[in-house]
Amino acid sequence: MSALTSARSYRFTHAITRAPGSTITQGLRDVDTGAPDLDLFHAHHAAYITTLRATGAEVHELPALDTFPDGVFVEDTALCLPEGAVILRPGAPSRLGEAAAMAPTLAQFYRERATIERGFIEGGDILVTEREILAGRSARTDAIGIAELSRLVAPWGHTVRELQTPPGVLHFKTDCSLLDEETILATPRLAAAGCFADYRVILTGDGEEAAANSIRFNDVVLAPAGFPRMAEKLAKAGYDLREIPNTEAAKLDGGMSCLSLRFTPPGCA
Ligand code: CIR
Repeated sequence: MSALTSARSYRFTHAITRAPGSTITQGLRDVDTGAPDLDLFHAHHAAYITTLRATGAEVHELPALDTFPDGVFVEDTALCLPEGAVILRPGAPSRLGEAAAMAPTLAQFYRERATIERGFIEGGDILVTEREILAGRSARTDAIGIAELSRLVAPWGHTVRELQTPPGVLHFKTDCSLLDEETILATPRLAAAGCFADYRVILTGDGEEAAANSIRFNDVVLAPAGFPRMAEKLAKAGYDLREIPNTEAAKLDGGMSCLSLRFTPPGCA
């Protein structure tokens, strides 16, 4: 299959990011492991953006939005597909307004836009592969939100498969990433649910579950630094890995995917 597809699920011309703001210390987190250091967060964020740009992508950097402590995690606000963009509806009450704040930026790139008006759904619960869209129900994403997404993307030719994010896991993609047309990087706890039966799966090792939130972006895989066994496994499998320091975002349960919206605007393919 790989040779026949255009790899629209991981080849992108553009990305959108938002700078971390001074209120980041109030960001949501499951377990408090200390406040993120804003200067260090900025340094890590800059390394992330530099890596995206080095693949040839245009990165549209938005200014910090102090009204939203979690605003740096732009992935949760929208789903960008080749045909159009869907403005999502974050299930965390403090994050609901982030989606509307992203809408004008998406309007610069997409004529076709749709908005989730019912239920809740965050981008971290959505994994787009070459052949389908996987959406995990979670504490942030409900069945109504997934049904709405399904309805909105059907005219663009996309099928949504509803799954369950493991209990206690923030987002579906906290535990998995797309590596290529056929391959998913996943934690054993998510893979055990059987949702990737039609894919090749590379499993994270014990204690390295946090490495599952990586992203394939053009020719490289951006992975959080500090997971040497995972890095070795991916390198051996032939992926061009770029390790990005992520200690500060990790304090807020954030990883590689949540820091950007990745897309190719219609007409740029
Ligand atoms: C939150 O709890 O919403 C943020 N602190 C982290 C969001 C991470 N988002 C993502 O992985 N897509």
